[in-house]
Parts: sequence; structure tokens; C-alpha cells
Amino acid sequence: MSKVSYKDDFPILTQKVNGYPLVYLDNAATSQKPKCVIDAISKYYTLYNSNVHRGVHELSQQSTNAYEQARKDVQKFIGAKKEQEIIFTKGTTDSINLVARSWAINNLKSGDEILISTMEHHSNIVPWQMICEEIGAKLVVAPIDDKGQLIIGELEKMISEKTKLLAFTHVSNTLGTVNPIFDIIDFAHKNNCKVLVDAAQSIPHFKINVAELNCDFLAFSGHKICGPTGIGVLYVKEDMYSQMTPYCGGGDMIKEVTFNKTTYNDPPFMFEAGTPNIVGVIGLSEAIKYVSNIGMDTISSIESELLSYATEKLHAIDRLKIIGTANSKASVISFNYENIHPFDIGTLLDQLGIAIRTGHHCTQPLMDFYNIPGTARASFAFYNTQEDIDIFIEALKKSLKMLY
Ligand code: 7TS
Repeated sequence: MSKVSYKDDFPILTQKVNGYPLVYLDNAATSQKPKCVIDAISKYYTLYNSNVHRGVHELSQQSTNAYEQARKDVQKFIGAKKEQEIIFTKGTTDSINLVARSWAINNLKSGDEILISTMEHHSNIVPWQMICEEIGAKLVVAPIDDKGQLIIGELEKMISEKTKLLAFTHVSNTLGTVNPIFDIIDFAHKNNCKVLVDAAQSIPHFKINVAELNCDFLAFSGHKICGPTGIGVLYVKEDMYSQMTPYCGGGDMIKEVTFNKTTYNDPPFMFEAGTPNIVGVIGLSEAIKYVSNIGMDTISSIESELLSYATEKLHAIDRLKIIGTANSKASVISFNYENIHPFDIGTLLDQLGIAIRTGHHCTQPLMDFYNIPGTARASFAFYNTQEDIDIFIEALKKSLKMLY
């Protein structure tokens, strides 16, 4: 187990909750923020708060420079070929809706199909249902096995000339499953099908390179990778822009406006209408620098050790069932214990200062697949420690004794 601890970088983790030192194991919902990110946000408001892309004055230039530098930082971080391929959004949900409204609605017709999987988050289901309803397209769902793995042979059979988009998650937020996205993207492209990757749960854990992946769209949220809430990214492969039109109009996304006709700015600006989340972008760029300094490979290896350690400890608890046992997993463990409601487990753990998430995790169809109302979910970040897991396991045993 790695000896370096990154906990000290996170001020929030030093506090007590309900009288106990906080053990934060709800990282799949949102990550904590290191001091450097908090400082970058504070510095922006203290020293150069101003709007971007419009002021001639010094502060606006500083703010614009920081905003556009952040775009380059994101480009480099995800291996995009050009900075123009980076659109800043509110988060993964907003990014997926942007693809639905700016691309899918213009390029799909009645009878076409969108292929997703059983393990998708609601934000990669509902936008497509809305589009399908509007244009008469069909949502097709690829099955998974009991371990929570995509059945690739079945998925491949479901792709036909009608399939125009494959939208699927890289990592399941509920099961932790890591999907074989290289192979899936390759297969989809051989069948003339575009691919959107929901990277909300992979970007915090692994090095992502969109050029190598060769995906057409990739979405993620800043808040899951040590950045602020309300900021996200949509990567768009440059040649897709010719098939897209903006769905949100307003300031900053135009070249010229008259009452007769408006011409649009170039991408990515045409997709960033209105005053953007400037401080969010600046905070995200600081977060990217922070995790890059640690190294995504180091992060992956710390988290994989935490995952193995916690899985082993949970397996040793009689009658506890882990939901999601894929061969390749990120540091997320969902579990249930006999007929005890996950909410009760979460509530008792909270009283001992331990934060986990309980419920359906915005994956209700996946809960239906397993025929369960929800799970208790512990999700680990690189700043968690073996000691956190020991405390969690002891508290869990104590809680189960009280409940069962
Ligand atoms: N896709 C996946 C795979 C997710 O896990 C989430 C959020 C989203 C999309 C949506 O991200 P947002 O930032 O736009 O909300 N997942 C979770 C979770 O597991 N617990 O809380 C939020």
C-alpha cells in the first residue's frame, strides 16, 4: 500500500463529523477539493474577477487569458488534437444534452437507433429518450451479465445500419465496471456509428486520451476530479462540428446579430452562450494541474490497491453481497446485506462520521436488472487511505450488528 498520503491537501478532510474524524467515501458523487483549487477560486474573486471575451480593460484580459489557458490545459490533459475541440459546459449532464440537442436532433431521423447500455446513469438515458420521442427514433439497450459486464457479443449484434449513435459510460458509477471502450469504439466506427463516451467516472481515475480513443464525443464533470461544481467539458472531435448547430442562443456565441439574421461565432464559442462559469473553468484547470502533478498513473495504482483491500475486507463479511463484480473495476463498491435497507446502513455509518451513498445512484434501470431497490456504495479516491477503509469496515460491522 502506498505510503504517501494526499489527505493533508484537502482542508475539509481534517474535520470531525458527528464527533468522529470524517471518512469520506462518497467520491463517485463528488470529489473533495484540494487547497490549491480553493485558493485559485479565491484568487480569481480577490484579484481579477471580470467578464471574458469582451472587455478591453486589464482585468478582463487577465480573466480571458486564464479562461482560454484553461481550455488548452484541458486539451492537453485529455489528449485532444486542438483546443477548439473543448467546449465548457455545466457538467456531464449538460454535455450529453448538448450532443443530443446540437447533433442528434439534426442528424437522426425517424427509425434510427441510439444504443446505450443497461448500466447508464440517468443523464445518459433521459436526454436520448427525449430525442427519440421528438424525432421517432428508437432507444436500444445493450445487456449486461450478472457480474455487471457488458455482453460484448450481444452489443455487437445490436449495431445495425439503423444505429447512428452509441452512447455509453466508460465506468459505471454504481458497479465500478470499466467497459472495454477501445474495442467498442472501433466496432461502432466500422459500422458507421458515432460514439459518445460518458467519462464522468473514468476521468478521475485513469489517464484518458481522446485522440487514441478516437471517440466522437466525450463528456465529464469538473467536480468529480477535484474541481468545482457547475463546470464540465464536452470534447467534440473537430470534424463533428460541421454536423452541429447551437441550441442555446445569446451573447458570446454570435458573430453578428441583426433583426433579419444572426451569424454564429466559430466553435467552441458558438456552444458557450452567455457569461460562462469563469471561476469554475479556472478551478478546473487548477484541479487538472494538481492531479497531473501527482500523476494519473499514480492515482490509478493507489485506487486500485484501495479497491482490492476494501473488496477483500467486505468479502469477509458473512452474508454481505457485492453488486458489481466485473473483472475490470474502478474504485467503487456497491453492496447489500440481506434485507437491510441501504439507507439504514448509510444513516448509521453517518453517525460514526463515515460518508457513503445509498439508493439507486441515478441508475434505476440497473436496479431493476438486479431486482433491488438500491445499494450502499463506498467509492474511494487517491486521498483515501487503508486506515479509512479499516474504520469503515469496523463501523459497518458495528452497524450491521445493530440492524440485523
Ligand atoms: N454519468 C455518470 C456515469 C455519473 O456517475 C454521473 C454522476 C453523471 C453522468 C452526471 O454527472 P453530473 O456531474 O452532470 O451530475 N454520478 C453521480 C453519482 O454516482 N452520485 O452522484 C452523482
